[in-house]
Amino acid sequence: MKIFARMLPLLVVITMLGMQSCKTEQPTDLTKESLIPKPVSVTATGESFSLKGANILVGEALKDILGNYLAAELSTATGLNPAVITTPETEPSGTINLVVEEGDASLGTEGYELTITTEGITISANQPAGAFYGIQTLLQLIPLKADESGDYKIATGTIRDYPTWSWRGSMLDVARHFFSVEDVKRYIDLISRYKMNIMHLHLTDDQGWRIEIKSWPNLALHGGATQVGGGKGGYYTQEQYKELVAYAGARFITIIPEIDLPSHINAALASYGELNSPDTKFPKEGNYVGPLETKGIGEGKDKPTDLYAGREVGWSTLSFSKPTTMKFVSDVIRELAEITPGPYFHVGGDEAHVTKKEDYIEFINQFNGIVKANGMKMIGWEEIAQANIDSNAIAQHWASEDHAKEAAAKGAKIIMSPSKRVYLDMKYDSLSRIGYNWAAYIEVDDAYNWDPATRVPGINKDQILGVEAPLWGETLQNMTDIEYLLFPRLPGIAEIGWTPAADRSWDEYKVRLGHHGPRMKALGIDFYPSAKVPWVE
Ligand code: TNX
Repeated sequence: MKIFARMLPLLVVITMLGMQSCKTEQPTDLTKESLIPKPVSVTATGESFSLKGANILVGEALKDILGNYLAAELSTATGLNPAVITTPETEPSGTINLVVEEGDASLGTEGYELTITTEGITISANQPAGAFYGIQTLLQLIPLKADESGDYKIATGTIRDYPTWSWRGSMLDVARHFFSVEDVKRYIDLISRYKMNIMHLHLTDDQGWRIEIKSWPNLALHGGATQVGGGKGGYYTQEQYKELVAYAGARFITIIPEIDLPSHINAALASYGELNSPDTKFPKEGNYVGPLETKGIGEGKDKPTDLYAGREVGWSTLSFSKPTTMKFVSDVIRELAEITPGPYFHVGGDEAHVTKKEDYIEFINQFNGIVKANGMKMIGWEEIAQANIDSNAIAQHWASEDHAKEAAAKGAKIIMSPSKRVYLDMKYDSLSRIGYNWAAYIEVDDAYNWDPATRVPGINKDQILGVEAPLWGETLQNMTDIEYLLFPRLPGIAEIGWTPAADRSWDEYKVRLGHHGPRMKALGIDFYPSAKVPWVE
């Protein structure tokens, strides 16, 4: 009892300290906020804006895509329900004003200015995309928890911001394992939070054809029926694809459809035997799905191959000289072009190990013509440098600097996807539970510490469009697997795409990333808690 009495004052102090630390701090210094990607410039004015009772003012035309989007996000994040209004109120109380009109040219088409005062918030941009990115910044400034009065305070000041690169993307391979429309939407949603603007869908490969083509129905019906490991597979109807395009479009993300040609094509060869070439070398070791007696056969003339559920690459090829092959390619490109508003069509072109070189070159030349005739621009993996490409094509660099340099020398623009840095299907280290390591182990700092402009000596900044992080699907089964490999590397790659290289450093970035741990958790992201990052609890 005596001891207790003596300790009482101490207990009181401890309890008070505890209460003190439970109090949420009021953010007043905008420059201290952990934003990813890091903005171009931030100035603080030392006070705070109160979100409680705020409403959103936006022009009628952008009410849905910007106003309602922001309102829904604020409501999910805070439980507050801001009204969305299109005419200013006479006595505005804490208005978040979204202003899209041509003004400050230095912000470009994707930049924005975010001004926060004690009275209100203004996001202004030349184009809706810029305002959307301003909204993403604002969302990252909202505290994860309410203060004692149920309010959310935001530090005041001004952020002026615009991207370094126009191409900031990620690719998901839905061919090796199929992912549902809901999964792809979540993927799109997550990358949009880091201001990425490109979603590349690898729609076809040896193991599966994932998009309905009405004039060649077996492609999806038969060619989509399995996946790596022999599971059920699946495909998107054209209606579902349109739904994905619209969902991405509402987040200012362009969908890039990829039909991988002339190799990585077994799913089509299994569906239509007339497309098959005698050069196809169905792997003798592997995981076949089909009548056992034909195990991997179909190497004969015009015979459909078996479906394939293994992981070998580069062994299948379209038949070169047949008119039906080019009819197939034209039909597929035409049908997909009709439902793809974006200007790009990806024809793959990688790892055509069994396609004769002269056939390969002619194939790519012809694909280029077909894509152009459909009013689109051809993208291919860097191997397309071997064909007669020019400034009408885009090459995606992944492994060979020589191919990338050749493509640039021919006038093609380059997308940087160096496999040693941004192949997100690579393991973090030898303990990673899924992933490959043929290119490298890629820890979070490896994925961050590089610059597209200097990556390939001899390719200049003005020849580069930007950066894209592919996620190949051989080792992925579900959304948890996707998130484990994407996060936390993807936010760093988004920052490479957005923030000037001179303003980036791993030592400073890792602290901001550490502060995003709780934010990623709040979004339900199942990220890899890399020991390289000082995570905040
Ligand atoms: C290489 S990169 C591939 C893909 C595989 C990937 C696995 C490229 C253009 N082709 O077919 O899925 O490696 O990491």
